[in-house]
Amino acid sequence: MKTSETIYQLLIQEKDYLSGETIAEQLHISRTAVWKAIKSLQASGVQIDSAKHKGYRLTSGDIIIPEQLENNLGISVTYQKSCQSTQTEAKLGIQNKDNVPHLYISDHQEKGKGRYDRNFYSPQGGIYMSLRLTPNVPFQEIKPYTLLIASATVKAISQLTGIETDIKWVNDIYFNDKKIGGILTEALTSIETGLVTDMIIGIGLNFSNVVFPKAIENKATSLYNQNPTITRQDLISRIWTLFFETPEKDLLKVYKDKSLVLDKQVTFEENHQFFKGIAKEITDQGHLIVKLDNGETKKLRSGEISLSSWS
Ligand code: BT5
Repeated sequence: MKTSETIYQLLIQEKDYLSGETIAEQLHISRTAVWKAIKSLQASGVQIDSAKHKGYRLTSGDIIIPEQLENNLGISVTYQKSCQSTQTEAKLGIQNKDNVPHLYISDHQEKGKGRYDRNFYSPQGGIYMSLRLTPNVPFQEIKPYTLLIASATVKAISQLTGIETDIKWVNDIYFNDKKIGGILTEALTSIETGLVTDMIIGIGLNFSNVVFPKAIENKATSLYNQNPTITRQDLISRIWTLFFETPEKDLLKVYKDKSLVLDKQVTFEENHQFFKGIAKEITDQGHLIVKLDNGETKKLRSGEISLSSWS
């Protein structure tokens, strides 16, 4: 671990000031090395108050420590301060023959991707990450990864913060009726074998104090609008632990329990036609069963349709 990461860990455990001398002694380094590490943490966005004769105190902000996540999760983790998109990083990982499962994390994305080529606004203050798996099974046997990660996320937030969030079919996480996160799951198939070789499961979460552009400021929010009580590292670790360790049927239950659309009136557009009905069921494959006003039942597939409204 880098010196700055070790110092960050000391500071985050300490409510009061820690003197430069104490830190230097504990880590067997010089006070100048402590000072340099503090500067580097500050440059990464961690707010550290320094007071004469008292030392340093962490006031807000956090950092991602990939090595620690690797230890907690038992998978490979790549972290970058900034990138175009962690989905793209995960795809590059295929060419680079990166280990799998592999989690790619970034503090900021230049070109965050949503579904259907939409943008996902990804400034500092968010969590942006993509997990690459290599299932090698036919498409019909692919697990409903979007549902599983949505549930793991909602459950992790609840366990760590007590905040209850909801899921809007199929891939959106909501908090107080505003979107705080979205999921993009992409599959790569081999033409020769017809098998899904790679799954890239991307999730973006507005963690703290994100300032949104005008176009989405009324429909987007962050998990925290003041100092967070947990770190992004805590949340990332809990989300993937739940994703890997919770039985699929339990996560599907969470998905249904937390659904914003079940038993609600929904509208959607298909082949330029407008439909209205009641969302009756979410299947284990992630399809939404809607009973239309004319009595007909429709099965909506997540890859093809977005709901226009639900109330
Ligand atoms: C999503 O698409 O919500 C999927 C977002 C997936 C983002 C992750 S971040 C890690 C990985 N790397 C990537 O490049 N992508 C994944 P969709 O359901 O299509 O929603 C996109 C719509 O959400 C936009 O058209 C906006 O209306 C809205 N939106 C954009 N940025 C947002 C944000 N930060 N918070 C809330 N809403 C946002």
